[in-house]
Amino acid sequence: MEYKILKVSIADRIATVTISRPAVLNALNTAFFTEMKHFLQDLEARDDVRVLVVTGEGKAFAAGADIAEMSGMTPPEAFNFSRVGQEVFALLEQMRIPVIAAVNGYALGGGCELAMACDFRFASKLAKFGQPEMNLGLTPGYAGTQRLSRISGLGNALYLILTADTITAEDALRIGLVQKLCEPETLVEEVMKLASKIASNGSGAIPAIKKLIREGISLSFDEGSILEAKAFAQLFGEAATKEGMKAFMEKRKPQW
Ligand code: CO8
Repeated sequence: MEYKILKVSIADRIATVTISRPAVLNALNTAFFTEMKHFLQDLEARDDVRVLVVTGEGKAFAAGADIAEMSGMTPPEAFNFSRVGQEVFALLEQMRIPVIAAVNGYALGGGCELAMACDFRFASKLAKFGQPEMNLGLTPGYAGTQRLSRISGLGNALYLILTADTITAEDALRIGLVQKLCEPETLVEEVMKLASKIASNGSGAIPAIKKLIREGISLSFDEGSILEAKAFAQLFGEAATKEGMKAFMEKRKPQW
């Protein structure tokens, strides 16, 4: 598929996807979701990529769903638009490889929801976050009501969504929505440093950890612990795990 909205690059086992509609602050439209779904399914089938970075071109990460496209929708069309977005963000969240959001600017509404569907968020100090749907008479529609409370807690989710306030990257860091703040000019470098660190570990522990934490949050503590023990045990059958422990005993770096 030829991408018109996404810019994709793959190097050193790290894939980067950049949303590129800077004239409308990377507003998320149907074409974006079609391309993103195709890109993610394609990437999931590859075994030469170990980390995905998601970012935006220009002064926004993404300023939300495309309001121009959304404004004329009937309720059934809006339901469909919401479900398509939720499905694509679920695909992103469930990728076997870790996904890092490099939040370069505005992450509002659907843009904040996109960042939340990634595993970690590094942000430029100039980035802004928020769920301003209330200002349009709407609720979030790409599972923001579900993810924000899981990431930042109930009070912060209710506060941000009910006030529609836009918050600074520093406040986003304070409520755990962001893991690290970077100078705007070093954001890409810092994200790539983290991505390279993760990509250098070729063991099956990475997808296992991601699955355990992501699925475990909806399970009881005991159910999650049983899953953990099973995944832990399964890794003992893998060559990469044997190499990891052997390398430690031999006081050298593992060869992955
Ligand atoms: N959709 C469409 N176009 C947009 C959007 C958007 N979300 N955001 C910005 N644009 C366009 C503007 O219309 C403008 O276009 P033009 O130059 O043709 O007038 C261009 O981008 C530049 O924007 P501004 O001139 O407004 O730039 P500023 O720097 O002055 O302001 C802001 C930046 C503060 C980010 C401002 O653009 C803004 O408030 N944008 C809207 C933010 C917003 O409300 N986002 C939430 C959208 S709703 C949503 O995401 C719901 C998700 C679930 C959907 C479920 C489906 C049913």
